[in-house]
Amino acid sequence: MSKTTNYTAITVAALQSFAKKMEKETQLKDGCLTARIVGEFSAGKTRLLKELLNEVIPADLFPVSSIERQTKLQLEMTYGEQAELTVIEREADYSEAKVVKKLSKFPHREDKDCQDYQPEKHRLRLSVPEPRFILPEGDGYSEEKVPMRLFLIDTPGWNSGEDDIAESDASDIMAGHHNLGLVYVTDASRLDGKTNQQRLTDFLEVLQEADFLSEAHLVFVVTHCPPQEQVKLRKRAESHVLALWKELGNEEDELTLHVLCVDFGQMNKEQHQQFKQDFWQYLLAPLGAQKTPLNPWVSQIHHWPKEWDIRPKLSDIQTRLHKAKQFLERACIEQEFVKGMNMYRLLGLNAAEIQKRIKDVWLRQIGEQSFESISVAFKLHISLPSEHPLADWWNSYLQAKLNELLKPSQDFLISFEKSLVAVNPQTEDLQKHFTAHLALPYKQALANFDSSFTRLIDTAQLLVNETAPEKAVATLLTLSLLESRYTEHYHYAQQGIFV
Ligand SMILES: Nc1nc2c(ncn2[C@@H]2O[C@H](COP(=O)(O)OP(=O)(O)OP(=O)(O)O)[C@@H](O)[C@H]2O)c(=O)[nH]1
Ligand SMILES: [Mg+2]
Repeated sequence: MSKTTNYTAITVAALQSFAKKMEKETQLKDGCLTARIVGEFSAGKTRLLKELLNEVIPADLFPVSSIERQTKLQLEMTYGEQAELTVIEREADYSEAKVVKKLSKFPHREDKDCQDYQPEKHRLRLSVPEPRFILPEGDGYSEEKVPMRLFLIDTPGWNSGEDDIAESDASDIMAGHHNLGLVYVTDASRLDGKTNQQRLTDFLEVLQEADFLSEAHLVFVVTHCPPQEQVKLRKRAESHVLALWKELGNEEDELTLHVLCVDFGQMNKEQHQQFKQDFWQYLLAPLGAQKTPLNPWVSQIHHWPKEWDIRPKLSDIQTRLHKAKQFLERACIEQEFVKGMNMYRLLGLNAAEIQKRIKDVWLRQIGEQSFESISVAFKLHISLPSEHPLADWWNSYLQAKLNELLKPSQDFLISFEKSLVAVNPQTEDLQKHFTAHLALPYKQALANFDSSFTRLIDTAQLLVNETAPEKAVATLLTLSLLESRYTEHYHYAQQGIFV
């Protein structure tokens, strides 16, 4: 069984190396900008998060919304490549988070494990692949303008009896150190209740003192709100909040208020989508016309220096391969390696003169000045900077395949030079002489151009007009993996072996 280079394994390893480098570059920092979700117990704070992020949170990692009092520790939602739940030690929004434990299941508040953690010191952190949690230009607080994580924080509900945190001064957890906005959640049936009124006033007092990105910003969510009452309740909630806000001595225009009335139990798909869209739009409004947050890999690829774009290089490769193939095609015309030449036309010349004549005729036939220039065309080396995340893929797949493709062409050129120096006045039939030495290497050189790899290079030219560079990279990597797998399969299938 003849062996072939295991390009599938090589390509997979190169893709892993690419992923690792991309990962390293996209280590996001924690920003200190937050949006806390506050309200009475069982108001629907946790359910709100679940409705917003249902597509990216694995069921095990999320608290079960129930009528029991659920939330004990603050739960920070933020961005992560993959969903991950951890217990972290973090006293304030500006303190560094220390990971205490990674969890495979959301802890129940009665779990023994859970009892060891203190609400003032520990938080749960659930990272999910939701790009809205990335602040492309930083948190607006620190000087740095690098992408940072935004936090949406689910807080324990008030009145939840046994919790020290819920019963402590509410201002400790109601507002963050630096707020994008605050989200207040209330059950429609409790909107006018006395306790809620007091809590809401306490909350607005905290809100008026809190530090915001621009001005005070509140997203007010009324849950358990029957669809037919939503318009009415929306107005009532709005005037209710504004009246209390003014009672505290504030002006109406000092608060940006958005009210959303929902019943999470009675939403169809469209209403759900609309709710999500409205909520995010309201919450993120203070960030202004920031670019839509992109997946960090995508954003990184968009920021690659111009010379890192591999597409012009692929065009260059195609042009140069085309030229190399043209040389090869001209190297033998109508089955004659030196078209129209025979010993009769070389009569009277010595060996050196014969060889020089043949060489000149052959170079003219090919359209080149020297063997060296042909040799250069057959040794295609296009480099990529070593710090480029695709460098390993480029060297171990693309460049290696190019070398493999052109090796028989180089061998053919060497064979030609060797067979040329063997010609002398005693050579009987010049064409037979060349055919005997060159037919096989020529056939091999030419056959190599008819390969899945050259098809890949041709197909890659379609990516030149692709406006999203990340799509071009992803397509190319996928094609390379398919091509590797195909080459291997084809190689073994030819020998009757199926892998
Ligand atoms: N039908 C309906 N059920 C809701 C709605 N909002 C919340 N719920 C349910 O009400 C219960 C309490 O909701 P949670 O989201 O756990 O309440 P919470 O505010 O996080 O409560 P704590 O964590 O105890 O402070 C859960 O069973 C939710 O599924 C709603 O709009 N409609
Ligand atoms: Mg909760």
